[in-house]
Amino acid sequence: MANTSAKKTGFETILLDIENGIGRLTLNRPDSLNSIDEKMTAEMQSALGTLARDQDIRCVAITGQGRAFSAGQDLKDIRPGSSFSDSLRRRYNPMIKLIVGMEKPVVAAINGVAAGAGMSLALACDFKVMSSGAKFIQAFVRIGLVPDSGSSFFLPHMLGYSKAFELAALGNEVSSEEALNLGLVNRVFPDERFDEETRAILEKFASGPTKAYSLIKRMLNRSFGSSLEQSLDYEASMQEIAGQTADVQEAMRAFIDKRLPVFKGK
Ligand code: T3D
Repeated sequence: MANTSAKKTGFETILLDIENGIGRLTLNRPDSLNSIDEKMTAEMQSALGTLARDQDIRCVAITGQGRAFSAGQDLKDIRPGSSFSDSLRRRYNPMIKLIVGMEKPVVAAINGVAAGAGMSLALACDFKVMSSGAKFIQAFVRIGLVPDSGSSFFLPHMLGYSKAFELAALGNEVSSEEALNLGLVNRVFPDERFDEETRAILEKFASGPTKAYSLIKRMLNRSFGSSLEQSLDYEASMQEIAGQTADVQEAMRAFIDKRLPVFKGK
């Protein structure tokens, strides 16, 4: 892959770096643990749209600046009497849908605490890597709110009802070790190796069969509302699409030549 690097400026609350097929979006309000205000949701939506459209970007990472991933909604940015429903529909829900609908892998690089909607944001990603000192908190209930930004969907699907209820209703801290044991995250790395190990994972996704990844996302998400019959049928359609890609042709040739395939994401 060509060695390319770019930094998109013009954002105040996030950083967007694009390098070697990897788009890295960093929540950048470290003084308030990357809590999410109006501006950040608008900028996130804009940046996620850019990352989705750019075909040269084959993997996206979301992470936080400083010691936190994100402490969720900025509690100092909620106007008295404002509508929570409006805030979620207008600001958070589009962000979550952009991540789930992104036709490439989205990796949450959970560098520190992820609380409330910050935890939901991490759970929406396809692959989650966590620093050993990081933790999850379903903080909503601590202030009398209910899970939002997808947590009420992701948690029971990932954990089953009982554990999902426990996390959502007690709002206790979930350590990185427990998160790994529960299957909430895919990998935990010691804090000092977190950046390097995360980079290796991003590079793997950025040099993989991008179309297959996007179809896998679609299939797994659709399976939640499907019967076996419907899933079998959908697999046949999706395999037809995957089978027509240049990456599959390359992998077949590579197998015969006894070499590793070079995927171009086409
Ligand atoms: O309208 C809508 O859309 C509603 C949507 C709601 C979705 C939600 O996300 S609701 C849940 C919101 N999040 C929380 O309730 C978490 C609040 N934060 C905490 O409980 C703690 O900060 C943490 C457990 C995450 C970390 O604790 P700790 O001790 O490591 O740090 P700290 O000292 O509490 O925080 C450091 C600073 O960040 C501090 O500022 P200061 O005093 O140094 O000026 C603190 O106020 C600020 N901060 C942390 N979280 C938030 C925040 N500021 C605004 N909003 C926050 N969520």
